[in-house]
Amino acid sequence: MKRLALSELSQLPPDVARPAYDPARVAVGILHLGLGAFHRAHQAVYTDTALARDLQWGICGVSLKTARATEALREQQGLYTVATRSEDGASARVVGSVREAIFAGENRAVVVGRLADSRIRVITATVTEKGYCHDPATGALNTAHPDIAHDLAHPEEPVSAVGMLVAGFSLRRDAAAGPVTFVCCDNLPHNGKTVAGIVRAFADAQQPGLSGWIDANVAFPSSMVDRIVPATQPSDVADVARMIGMRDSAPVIAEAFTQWVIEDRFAGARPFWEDGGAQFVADVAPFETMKLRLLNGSHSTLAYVGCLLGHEFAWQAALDPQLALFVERQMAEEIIPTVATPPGIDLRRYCEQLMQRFRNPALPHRTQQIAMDGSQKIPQRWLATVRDRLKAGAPCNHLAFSVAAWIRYASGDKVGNSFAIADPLTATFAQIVRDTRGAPLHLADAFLSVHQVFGADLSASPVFRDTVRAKVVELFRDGMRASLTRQLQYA
Ligand code: CS2
Repeated sequence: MKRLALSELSQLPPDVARPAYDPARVAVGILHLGLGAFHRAHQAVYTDTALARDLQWGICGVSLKTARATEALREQQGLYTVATRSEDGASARVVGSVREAIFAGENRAVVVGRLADSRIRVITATVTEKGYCHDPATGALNTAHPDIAHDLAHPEEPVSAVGMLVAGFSLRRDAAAGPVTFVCCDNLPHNGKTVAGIVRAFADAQQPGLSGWIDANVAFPSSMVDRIVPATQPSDVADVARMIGMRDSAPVIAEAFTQWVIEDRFAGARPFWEDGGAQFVADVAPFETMKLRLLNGSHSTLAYVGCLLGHEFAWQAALDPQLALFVERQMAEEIIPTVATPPGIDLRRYCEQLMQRFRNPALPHRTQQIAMDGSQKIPQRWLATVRDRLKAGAPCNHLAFSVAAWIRYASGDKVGNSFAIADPLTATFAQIVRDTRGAPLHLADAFLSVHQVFGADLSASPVFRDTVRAKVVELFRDGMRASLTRQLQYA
């Protein structure tokens, strides 16, 4: 079977969409950090549509962790397939916007050089929550993080995304390469503002004076990104080959739904992402709060509770009648009251649509995948809502149940970690289990005292603490099914 290549585009079956421009004529104007499946199924697709109007916005994609995607993409001249799957069927689109692929590993200086290239006017990033090396409870740069400590000591050899950005900005200033816009595409609260603070803190620690240049020359608009994109499986590769009649080693699988809301605050020109359906708005905050709390918050609940009930995939968890009812009630009773309605959105309809999206059986999205890195996710997904509820004197019983499920999950079983917990704080969790010998009440207390997650305020909140503690004890004693049944009896 032939391999996907520029010269083969005309040979694709007629029902496979392809670039509406000549990829060979595209100039690179965007540098993207984190060339994973999400970027390729989201921003790169909007860019693919935008290129039909303006050829200056090709993407130079940088992989930070592994060379796998960059190698595959290079062998296919940057082309890859996005297969969209729903209950009703599948469709495929070959995307041509990724014009260069670099693995940062041996090419750190090259990446820093590209960040300072005047032709790059927009930088985007999907490096996951933990990729910003910050304290998830406060959003501040974690200077004790080993990668940050390394990069502060070796500015010319950065390993972290933040170190790379600051090295790039420093060079950009020296080269007088002009202003640039950084668009964060990760699920962080106020992501533009948060990353600006992290970058500034790093710059101040390393090169006093640089942050003045950054303030004057780098715009950090916030953005809300949404599309469910599970990790690609070997069976997906075979599936896509059948759909496009060619071999593609870098396909991505996604749901049909996609949304991108971007704060309209750029330092200069930008791609016509609106041609792909992106919305440019003055204030992203209401969209972002809605998405983080309702979508991602419910996703994490489905992941931890679902995993403890033995569900392998998110769609199975969302089809579990008790768990579905719990997630719906949590949204309606505890989350929606804390969310301002964004323009043009009906929140009830949004939640119904979420449940439908979660139930898409054509997407093999593992509960374990969503459960990863909980310490970095739950502060913005649940705990910000908990804070609002406590401030209003309102109950947060359902959210406390989710937190208890996370604690139960993150403690593994009593013998070891049966769930193969992937989290930057895994060692802390294992230490807690050892220190408390798995005694539920002590264990709950120790988890609730992890300030990076709960912040000093929630750690010290008696109402929140007591509710979570009781539920952790119950979970250890009765198991998830019985506890969930009891949870649903709360009026
Ligand atoms: C998920 C997200 O893995 C996770 O934590 O909740 O990746 C989610 O699928 C996306 O944010 C949807 O836009």
